[in-house]
Amino acid sequence: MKTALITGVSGQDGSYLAELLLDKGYDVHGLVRRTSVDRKEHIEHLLDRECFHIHYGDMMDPLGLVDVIHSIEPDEIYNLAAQSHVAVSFSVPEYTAQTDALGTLRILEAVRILGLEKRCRIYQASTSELFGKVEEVPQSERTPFHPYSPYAVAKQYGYWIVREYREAYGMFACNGILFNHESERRGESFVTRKITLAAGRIACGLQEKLYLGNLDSRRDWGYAKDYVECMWLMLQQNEPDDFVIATGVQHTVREFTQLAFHCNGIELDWQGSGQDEKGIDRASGKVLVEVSPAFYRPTDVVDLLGDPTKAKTKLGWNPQHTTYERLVELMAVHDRKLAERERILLKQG
Ligand code: NAP
Ligand code: G4F
Repeated sequence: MKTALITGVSGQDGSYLAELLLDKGYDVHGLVRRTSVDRKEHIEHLLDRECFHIHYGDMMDPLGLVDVIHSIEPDEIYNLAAQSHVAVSFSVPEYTAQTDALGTLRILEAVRILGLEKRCRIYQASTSELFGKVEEVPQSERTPFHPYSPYAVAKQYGYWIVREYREAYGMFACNGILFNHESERRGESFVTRKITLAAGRIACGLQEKLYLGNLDSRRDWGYAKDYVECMWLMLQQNEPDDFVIATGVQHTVREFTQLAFHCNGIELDWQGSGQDEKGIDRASGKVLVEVSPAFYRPTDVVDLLGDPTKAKTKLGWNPQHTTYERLVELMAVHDRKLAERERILLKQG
């Protein structure tokens, strides 16, 4: 039985990866932060499983990380813990660097200091945000980086320190350069989930309007459940390597919004441009979507489209497993149910 440690196990990807590894027969250990309000809803259903174990720890606490890794001696570490919100990284740049950049170094150093560098394989959650102010479209493993937020700069350190430890100490450490991936478990302030939650609530009469930032921003959105499989595949290769994981299909925030509302029976017409653009309900003429500069970023990444050829060829991965249309539908249906439940609870007082 293989043993894996997942940092960030309570997050979107961590919870799906834990399910995948448990299904494969792994002994799975997850690192969680202690919080005053319990935030384990994505892994609640795993807590009773015999092969699933929780350890308290924080990416800011190197000794704690050494202690956890020492007690587990994992075969594989998936380093997913991060301050993962790009917009928030402008508000807490130093914390983001501590967690996302130095946190990665702390994992690598813990493995090295404990003498596990020849047996423990490491996956690092790198990101398409590294391409930032993009220098070419689509982006592949050969595209130069141009990070465009404190988050992306911190992740760039993570990317390079992984490569450095691979070359300096012969560690099996890989970067997964993952493009945006979403799901019913996506954090509520990321744009896709914000949209599907709002579309469901508006359709149920629980919310008047949705306020968004840059509607023209383009993303290559995939399904998180498909993407965690690539993390595992990367660590099963003969040699460590870095991979772009993407669908190769791109849509704007406006198109995502249109489809999410369509899934709720609402057809939107768009009028105006820039800050004055509005999404109007064709049936009632009501303005349901407006632009608020509060959601603009000091620097915004606007043209992400990945080229997954290497992952398709070397990992044998199918990037179109869950299509964009199916992804939006999955999220919209899930969040419509949440809104309907909320409406019933409100009626019951
Ligand atoms: P997520 O839902 O925000 O999960 C992040 C996880 O990290 C949470 O479990 C969080 O714990 C934990 N965490 C945050 N700060 C920590 C700290 N100081 N110490 C310990 N744990 C900490 O993110 P995700 O979407 O699953 O993404 C997983 C990883 O992939 C992240 O590194 C992200 O940057 C990267 N990534 C994501 C995407 C994407 O589109 N989803 C694309 C490329 C790369 P709490 O629950 O306590 O906050
Ligand atoms: O959903 P987002 O916040 O995701 P973003 O910034 O692309 O970051 C996510 O994907 C990265 C991979 O590329 C990960 F590394 C990262 O951890 C995270 O998971 O924003 C997507 C786009 C942006 O251009 C943003 O400006 O949507 C635009 N947007 C427009 N209105 C909005 C909004 N973003 C948010 N969060 N909220 C809005 O109201």
